[in-house]
Amino acid sequence: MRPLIGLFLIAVSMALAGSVPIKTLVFSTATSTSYVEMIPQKPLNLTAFTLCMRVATELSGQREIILFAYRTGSYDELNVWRELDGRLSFYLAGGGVLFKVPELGALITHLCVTWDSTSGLAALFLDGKRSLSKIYRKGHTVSPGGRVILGQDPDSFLGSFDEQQSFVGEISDVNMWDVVLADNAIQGMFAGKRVARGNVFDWESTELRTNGDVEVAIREL
Ligand SMILES: *[C@@H]1O[C@H](CO)[C@@H](O)[C@H](O)[C@H]1NC(C)=O
Ligand SMILES: [Ca+2]
Repeated sequence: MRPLIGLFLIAVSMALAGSVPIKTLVFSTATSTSYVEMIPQKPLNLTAFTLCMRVATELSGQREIILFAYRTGSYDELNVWRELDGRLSFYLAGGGVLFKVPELGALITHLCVTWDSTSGLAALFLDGKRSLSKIYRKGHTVSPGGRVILGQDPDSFLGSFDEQQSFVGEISDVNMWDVVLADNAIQGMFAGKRVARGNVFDWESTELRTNGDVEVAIREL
């Protein structure tokens, strides 16, 4: 078989099987140096968002784990955490909102965080299931001009990392929208449907800049 036809048939069979190749990031060890910067498609000037990822970690209940960090010169504008006690949380430039949900573990969880400034409604989705809603930072705006990284919590602009807060495990399919997606769109995404691409981050096209000991691999979703 000619190579091009072979490739075409592989692509067709993957499409028929509904599988999609995606990049995945593997952080094998705790460090204060390894991280991946994600370059957004538009400034994070946000009065609402949906942020999703597929994530797994074997660090259970031992320490805090940073899952997503967006920082400007002065503030942690949007940080997502696995807390010491296993709760999941996010912080918009100040005190956070915490959710008592099933703990992340070694099996990959599809996690989404949603927030809307007008109503203040904040919620998490784990594997398509919605948490209770909480009211958080009504009227707030996430400010543009910062940098987004995976793997470390910056206490200064892209610096002052703490190994004891670093991410260890696998993370992929990090997408972000500047609106709150409907529950059924998030459920569909968990089930593997390719819903409309993220307009802030689209994992398929977002430029990733890796630093230190992090592997970027391709796997089938
Ligand atoms: C942020 O968004 C607001 C409202 O859409 C707009 O008025 C403002 O100019 C934006 N700021 C930046 C720096 O993009
Ligand atoms: Ca820190």
